[in-house]
Amino acid sequence: MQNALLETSLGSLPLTARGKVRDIYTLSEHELLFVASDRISAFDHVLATGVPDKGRILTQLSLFWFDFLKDTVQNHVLTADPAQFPASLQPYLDQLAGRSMIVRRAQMFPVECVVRAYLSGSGWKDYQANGSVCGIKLPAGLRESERLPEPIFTPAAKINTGGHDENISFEAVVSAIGADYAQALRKLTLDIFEKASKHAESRGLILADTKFEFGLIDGEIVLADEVLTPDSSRYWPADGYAPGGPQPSFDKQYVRDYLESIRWNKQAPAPALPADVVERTRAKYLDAYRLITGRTTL
Ligand code: Q0Z
Repeated sequence: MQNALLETSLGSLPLTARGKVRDIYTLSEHELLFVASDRISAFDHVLATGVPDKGRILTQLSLFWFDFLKDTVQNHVLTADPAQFPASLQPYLDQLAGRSMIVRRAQMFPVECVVRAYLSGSGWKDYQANGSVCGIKLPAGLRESERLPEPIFTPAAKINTGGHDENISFEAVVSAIGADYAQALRKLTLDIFEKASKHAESRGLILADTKFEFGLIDGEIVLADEVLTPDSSRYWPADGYAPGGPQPSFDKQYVRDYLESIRWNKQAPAPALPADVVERTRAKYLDAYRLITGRTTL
């Protein structure tokens, strides 16, 4: 097994955005290099230890979903084939191969397009406080993790510095980007979620919720960023699903259990993970990849 790649170093290539686990470099006016590291976050912190192959697994999952959804929505991917990367990147292919893609620069909408089919996370919190999620009234008496009558569009506003995204109403989306784009993003979000969740269900996985990011390229709406990865989605094993409380995370449960067991106070610095937790977590990411793609090798 390879070591985990925690930080890319690509010489003088300008780093344009560093997320908790992903890095974006600028290649040219119209092209970006999107890299998934092996970093892993839990309880809003990036841990000191990475998970080998996580970046490759999530990149291949995103590519699977972009292809799966391509008849419904265009996407930002230009290539993930290292042989097609420009000469300037060839010295770095050992870091980049399998975990990176060249994407078209989009004008991103300032909205996280979240869709929920089950009541969990901030959706559950919003429902407990207000009986609604993002202003969408829901039936009384729903339990945590319960399936909703139908998937709902629950947008969020991006909050730059570390903080959690803030749930917003559809009207707030209209105010931010206009009614036409707001309606188009809501419809695309629900349409691709329906397609993806049916596929996930056929593989024994519940897709409880996910977050899409869209942008404009040449005036057309495209699906960008990462898509339907365990980092941007809640996947639950259908086997053992039991509403009335939180569901175990498909991918990060061993990590969370370990961090609870050492009673980490969830303040920086985040701890390292023991090798067995890393290995079991890596196996869960591989399981998700195999289940969703039907492929046995990365
Ligand atoms: C995505 C993000 C990440 C930090 C910008 N095709 C695109 N064109 C323009 N901008 C973006 C994309 Cl994907 C874009 N993000 C989210 C990703 C690290 C922030 F890897 N920010």
